Amino acid sequence: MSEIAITAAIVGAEVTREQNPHVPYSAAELAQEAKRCVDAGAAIIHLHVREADGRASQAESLFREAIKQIRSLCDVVIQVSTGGAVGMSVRERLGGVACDPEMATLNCGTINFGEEIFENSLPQMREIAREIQARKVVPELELYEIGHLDNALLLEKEGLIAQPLFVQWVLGVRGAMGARESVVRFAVSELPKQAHWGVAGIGRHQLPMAELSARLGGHIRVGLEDNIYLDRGVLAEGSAPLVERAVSISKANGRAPVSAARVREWLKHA
Ligand code: KMH
Ligand code: ZN
Repeated sequence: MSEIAITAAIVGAEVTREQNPHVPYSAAELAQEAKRCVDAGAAIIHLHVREADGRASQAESLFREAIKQIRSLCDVVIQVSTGGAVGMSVRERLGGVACDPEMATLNCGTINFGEEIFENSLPQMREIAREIQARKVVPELELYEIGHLDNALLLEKEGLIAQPLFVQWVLGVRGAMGARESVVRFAVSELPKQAHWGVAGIGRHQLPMAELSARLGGHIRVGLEDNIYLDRGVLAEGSAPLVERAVSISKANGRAPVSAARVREWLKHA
């Protein structure tokens, strides 16, 4: 069986408790949900934080507390978001990078994001990449369009990120690249040979994209940030049931989910 890493995106910046009552907000809730996901088979937690009332935040103090509590409950690779929520400044978005995570996202281009615009100009990308590099954190490249790979390769040429790349194809955002097998096959064919890659399918595309990624040799990201349903019309009771599904999908495709320790070995080469 070949190895596969399962990432749990447990909260995000957009999903609310009105949409799914199992969305964790506080540090204690994030830590409990992270542990459930790790027990189910996740190796990486993709982390956002929230104010007590659920508002999206990128505050360093909230990240610090959430990371402390997650680490006290389970062994997992922490990947902080630098995307935050649409409209946040780059400075604000960097709150989590200061909290000693192992990974941080680097969004590699501007897209339409539903009815809004998620801004990631090259100067903004460089500023985020510089901070990630200065903190010796490994970037996880979030690519929503095929040209975002060219942006990432430009940053690599400029010495702001290093090979092997850790790539997340984020597919099915309304306004960006669609979640289709033909898209994934093409996108993956364009990657440098040694890149680690996975697919995060948005909404109803999450589990089909997980299956496709497992089948084609990629990693998997699931969780409430991207999708609130376990089955059509059935809300997921947190992200852990989605991780359980990702584990079954992986095994059915001859893939063995790895631990955080194994992901850390891969990160050493980045
Ligand atoms: N909330 C989205 C606008 C990331 O975590 O880096 C961006 C996002 C990506 O979630
Ligand atoms: Zn995110």
